[in-house]
Amino acid sequence: MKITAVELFIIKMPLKAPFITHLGTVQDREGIIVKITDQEGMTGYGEGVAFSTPWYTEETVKTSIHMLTDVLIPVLQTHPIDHPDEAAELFKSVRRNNMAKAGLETALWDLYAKQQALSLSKILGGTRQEVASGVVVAADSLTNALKQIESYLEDGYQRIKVKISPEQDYRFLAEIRKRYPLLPILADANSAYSLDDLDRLRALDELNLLMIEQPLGHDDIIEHARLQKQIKTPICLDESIVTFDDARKAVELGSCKVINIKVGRVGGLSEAKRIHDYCVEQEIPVWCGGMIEFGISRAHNIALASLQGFSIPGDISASSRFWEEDIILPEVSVENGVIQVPNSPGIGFAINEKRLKETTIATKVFPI
Ligand code: OSB
Ligand code: MG
Repeated sequence: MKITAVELFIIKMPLKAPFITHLGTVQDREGIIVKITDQEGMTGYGEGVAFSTPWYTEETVKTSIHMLTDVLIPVLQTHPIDHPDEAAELFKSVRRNNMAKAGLETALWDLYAKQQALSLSKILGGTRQEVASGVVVAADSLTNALKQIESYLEDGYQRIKVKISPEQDYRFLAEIRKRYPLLPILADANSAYSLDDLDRLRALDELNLLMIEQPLGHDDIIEHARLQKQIKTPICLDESIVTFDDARKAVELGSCKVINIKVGRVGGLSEAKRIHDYCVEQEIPVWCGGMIEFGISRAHNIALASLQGFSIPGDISASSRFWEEDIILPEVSVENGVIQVPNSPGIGFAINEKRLKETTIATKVFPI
């Protein structure tokens, strides 16, 4: 791919409103922007989506910087590659650290697509011209959640996801269901339950939820299989699916009926596509998860979600869901509940250099 340099931009931006879950609150989002340049001066961009603290997965912004600086970028310095799949293969010699890997690997995909003068969607085998958009409500009270839902529905979102926990589940969801009898509602528990809560989880069956996401342990597939046998609502796995083999085992065991694919969580687009292809074969619907991300990761998600198996609206919302001003141009926008898939080369969005500059708190440059 004739790479000449990798640059990292550590950025920080406040969210418009705090994102509240039972595991904690995100108020300021830090992230890592990866820029790769080739011999011709062409550039590819990726985004490391780990959070500042290890509340969702074990990685953090700092562990990602360490892995990129001391392990992953040196792999590229010593192994010239012709295709991003080769980077994904080389990174397998490094255990886990999937968000750090994905930050670098997705930048390679953007650059590769630009070198071929094709959109990233095309390069990945995407067939959709537009992707359906869903949004996540992460509020601490019913009043605030209802206010958010009302305004998101006005914006045209097709599906609402609500964060739940034993402290805020049945009554909360029943109230939303009462107001919106036909709305596709997804409940995400982020591992707030155990099998001791079987009765609580069974009660949710009557609310006609689209699915319940990751009710049990973040690394479990055994108890989820037991639970799925006891509830009608389809289980969707998020945290438990970190590799292709995790997806295969979960499907074989019957631990879920749906999978949320997040590029960062599974280590990049190569692995995300493998999981997608397997799910299509197994008739397991998938949707694209979100990480409260900036526009670059959002753009990679749009390209991924243009693949045929992404039949359920994902957590791909407009830039304005979280940001006063995003780091891409144009910003991601949702119209009539959908996002247009760009057909210009690579991710199909330009960098808002002014915004990137004003949110950057540190940079690093690595000649290759
Ligand atoms: O569990 O899907 C999750 C955000 C941060 C960490 C984990 C999750 C989320 C979301 C998606 O729910 C938020 C978004 O729209 O980006
Ligand atoms: Mg989730």
